[in-house]
Amino acid sequence: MLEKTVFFRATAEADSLPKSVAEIIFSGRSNVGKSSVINALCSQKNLARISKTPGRTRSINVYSVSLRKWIVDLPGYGFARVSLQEKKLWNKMMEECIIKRNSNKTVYIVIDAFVGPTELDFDMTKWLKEYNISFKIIANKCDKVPQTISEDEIQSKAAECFGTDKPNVFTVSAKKRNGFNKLKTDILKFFNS
Ligand SMILES: Nc1nc2c(ncn2[C@@H]2O[C@H](COP(=O)(O)OP(=O)(O)OP(=O)(O)O)[C@@H](O)[C@H]2O)c(=O)[nH]1
Ligand SMILES: [Mg+2]
Repeated sequence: MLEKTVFFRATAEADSLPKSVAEIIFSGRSNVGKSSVINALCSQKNLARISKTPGRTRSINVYSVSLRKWIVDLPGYGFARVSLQEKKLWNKMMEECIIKRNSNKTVYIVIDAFVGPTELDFDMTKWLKEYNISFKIIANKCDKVPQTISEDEIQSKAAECFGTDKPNVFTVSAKKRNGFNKLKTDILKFFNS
C-alpha cells in the first residue's frame, strides 16, 4: 500500500487543503531525516526531497497513500539560520496544520538516535499533549549509534523522556533501510482502522 504513495500537494497554507480521512504527520528538528524516513517507508528514492542542507523542506508537503489518506512532511524546527519572521511563519503553519485542521491524525516526531531527544522535541510533544494530539517517536539514524547501545535501550530511554510507552518508539535507519517493518505495520494499522 505505502509503495503506491504519490505526491499530492505542497502548500504553506494548511487551511487550503481538502479534508483527509486519515493522515500521519512527520515533524522533528531540521535535518533529522524526516523526508528520508518517508522515502524509506514508501520504498521510494525520490518521493520526498532530501538535502544535506538543513531547512530543505519549507512547505507542508502532502503525499497520498490512497484516496484521502495522507503522509504529511513538515518543515523541520530548530534550524538556526532562519529569521524571526520565518520562525513566526513556521509556528503559524504548524498551528494551522496540526491544531486547527480537525483531522484523524497521528504525529510522528522524528529524532536523531545519535543526538537523542532535545528541548525542542520536548516543547513540541508538550504542545501536542496540551491539544490532545496523539504522537509517536521515530529514532532515525540508528546506524550512527555505537553497537554497544541496543535498540531496546534507545526505545526505553526515549519512552521515558517523552512520557510515552515503549511500543510508541520506533528505531530505524533510513540510510540502511533498517527497522521499517514494525513502523510500516503500525502505520498501516492506523490507516486501515
Ligand atoms: N547516517 C544517516 N544519515 C541519514 C539518515 N537519514 C537521513 N540521513 C541524512 O540526513 C540528512 C537530512 O535528511 P532529510 O531527510 O533531508 O532531513 P529532514 O529532516 O527532512 O530535513 P529538513 O527538511 O531540512 O527538516 C541527509 O544528508 C540524509 O542523507 C540515516 O538513517 N542515517
Ligand atoms: Mg525534509
